[in-house]
Parts: sequence; C-alpha cells; structure tokens
Amino acid sequence: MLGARSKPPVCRKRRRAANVTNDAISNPNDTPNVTPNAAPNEALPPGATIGILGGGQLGRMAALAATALGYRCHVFSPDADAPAKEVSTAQTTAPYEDRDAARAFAAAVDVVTFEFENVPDETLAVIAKGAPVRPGVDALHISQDRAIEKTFLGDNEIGTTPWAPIITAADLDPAAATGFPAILKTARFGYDGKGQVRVDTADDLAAAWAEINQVPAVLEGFVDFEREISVIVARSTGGETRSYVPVDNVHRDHILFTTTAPSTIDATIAEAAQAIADRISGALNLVGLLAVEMFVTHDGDILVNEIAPRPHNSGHWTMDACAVSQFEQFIRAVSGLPLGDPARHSDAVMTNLIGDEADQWLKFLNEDGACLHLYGKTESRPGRKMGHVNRLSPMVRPAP
Ligand code: AIR
Repeated sequence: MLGARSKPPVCRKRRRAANVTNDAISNPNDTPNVTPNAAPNEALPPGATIGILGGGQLGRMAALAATALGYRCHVFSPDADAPAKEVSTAQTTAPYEDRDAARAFAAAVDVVTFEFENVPDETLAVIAKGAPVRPGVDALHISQDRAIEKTFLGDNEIGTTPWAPIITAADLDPAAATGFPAILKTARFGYDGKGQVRVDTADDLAAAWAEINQVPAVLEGFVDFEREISVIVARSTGGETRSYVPVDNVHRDHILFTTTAPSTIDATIAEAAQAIADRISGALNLVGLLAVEMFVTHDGDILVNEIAPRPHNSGHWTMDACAVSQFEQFIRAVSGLPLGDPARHSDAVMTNLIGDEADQWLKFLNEDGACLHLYGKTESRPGRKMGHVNRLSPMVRPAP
C-alpha cells in the first residue's frame, strides 16, 4: 500500500481544507458553482512533497520536473507498475475509491494534484479535507464529464460544437438535431479515442449508443473546421496567468499524432485563442495548468472542443523548445511558486510514438535535432502512447 521510501517531508504540513463545499459535488449531474478565489498561498519549499493522483506519462514527466525543483513526489494509482511510480519518492497502490488510502495519502503530502480526469471527484473531496488540492475539486468535477464541461462552457459564453446529452433512450431522437455525421462520446472515462463512435446517420445512433453500453454520453455534430489548435495556460495561486503559444494539432484515429509549435494561424486568432484559455482558467478559478483544445473554422471562429485541467499531450513540445516546460510550469503553479517564462527558443514538431512505433527508439536517437522521451510503460498496446519525439528547428517567426 503506502510504499514510502523517504523520510517524512521537511515542510510544515498544511491542514487547510480546499475551499469546496460538499454541495458542490453532491449531484454529479449539476454544474457546480465555482468557489471564490482562494488567497495566495506561500510557496512550498524545496523538500516538500507533492502528491500526484494518477501514475501515467503525464505524472511521470511532472514528477521529473518536480524533482528538478527539489521536491519529492508521492504517486497514488491503482497500477503498481505505473510509469510515474518509477520516478517518485513514495507510492500508494490502491483503488481510487479506497478512502482510507486517500486519507493516508493526504496526510503524507503537502499539496495534491492530478494528472488524469478519471479520478473520482469524491476521492478528491476526501483528500481536500487533509491537504490543499490544486486544481480544486470543482475543476475536476467539471472537466471529467463532457456534458457538465460543455454546459459550463456554454454558461460562460464560450462557443462549442453543436452537442446534445444522451442519458436515456428518450434523448436519442432530440440528440439527432446536432446533424450527421456526428460522434458519440461517453460522458466520462474516455480519453485517447476510447469511448468514441462515429455515427453517420440518425438510424445508426441507437446502435452506436448500444456499442458504448448505453452509458451517459454526448453526441457532437461534426464541424467543418480548418484546423485544430490548443493553448496551454498556467494560473498561479494569486490568479496570474501565462500561456504557451497556440499550436497546431493533427489527430490520427482520435489520438493526437503531431503537434506543431507555433501554429501558423493569424496573430489575431492566436490572441483570441489565448484569451479564451485565459477566461476559462479564471472561470474555473484554476490553480495549475489548463489545456484547451479548439477548432478554428474556415471563417476564423474558434470553438472549444475539450478542456483538461492538467499537463497535456499537445504541450510536450515545451520540454525541449522552452526554458520552462509545461511540466515545470504545472509544478510551479500547484506549489505556489512564481510562474516561469513560457516563451519558446525554438520551433518544434512533436510526434507521438503509439504502440510499436516506440520500438524504433534507436532510429530517433540517431537523428540530429530529435529529442526522444519514452514513458517506461511495461506493456505496449495498439493505440497506447509509449513515448514522443520532439524535433526542433530554429524559430521562423519571433516568439510572441
Ligand atoms: N492521460 C491522461 N489523460 C489523457 C491521457 N493520455 C495520460 C495520463 C494517464 C495515462 O495517460 O498520464 O495516467 C494513461 O495511459 P495508459 O496508456 O496507461 O492508458
């Protein structure tokens, strides 16, 4: 269970519960009110312990960045072989629903964050009674359910693709108003293309819903977009924000394939995209990192596709092309440190290594300008992210 290999944290333990009421999470179908801004907190000193819920590649790269800043990391995940556990000081292996393990985890760390939305928000609420949680329970609650997320975006007047919730069979007919082709996505627990089915006509909708076991879902109408971009913004305990330049993303089989930094969109659209990310991070009262995936239409309109309150695959290029990577920025934000400079010193193309593509590791190591990152996953599967390569080149356009 608790596999601490280290001495207790040198930092004074903070016991202040996060500023979230139980009401905010009592009904998962409601969009909760986001709680008011917490007062700026003092910086966590080196030697303090950061608790990370989730143990995948995002947690691994965050833990490596935290280690470089002198922190210890304690990773909580049900998977004993989780990639982040290999690079952390302490580990808890327990189901996310194990409240005793969650309480012990909270007692052993100075701040808690998460690298995966599929952590139950009830668990995070239990943890919040014993340690500050950043970003808070509200941000997780909103972003882990596509219907709640889209409702939240709509309430904040942020444009999304046409969508409809499907909770019961009675929702199937009205949902068809989004138009076809469309994509049916499970409201929860989907990532990297998991839980998604393309639906070509209204007649296929019931079968598509059966294919995802009739769980609560959203139907999203296809938008004829010109490109997909994303912005990653950091927000500090004091509410300061700093964002990375918008990037162009290309997906293959619903999984991110490449990210090109910077995006070649017009400067006005780039600014508007950064402003949207900024606004969402403020509306969430977020402390940490927020990734906002957007579609840019042929008319130059921006529609938000998805948000994630954590480091994001489309920010991996920052590891080699910026002085402060998204992972360091994430750790700075959740630890109450000053945010770093998100400017890039190089242009970059990030390519994901999916499944057996990572077997070519020696080839990438022989390539000048290519920076290889492997995640240490013990099992390779088709569609599983195993690593990525960042290819750097001199900046063509000056950094904004
Ligand atoms: N992840 C989180 N949301 C989306 C993604 N891709 C990362 C997290 C998580 C890991 O993917 O780091 O822990 C899970 O990857 P896998 O391959 O074990 O399913």
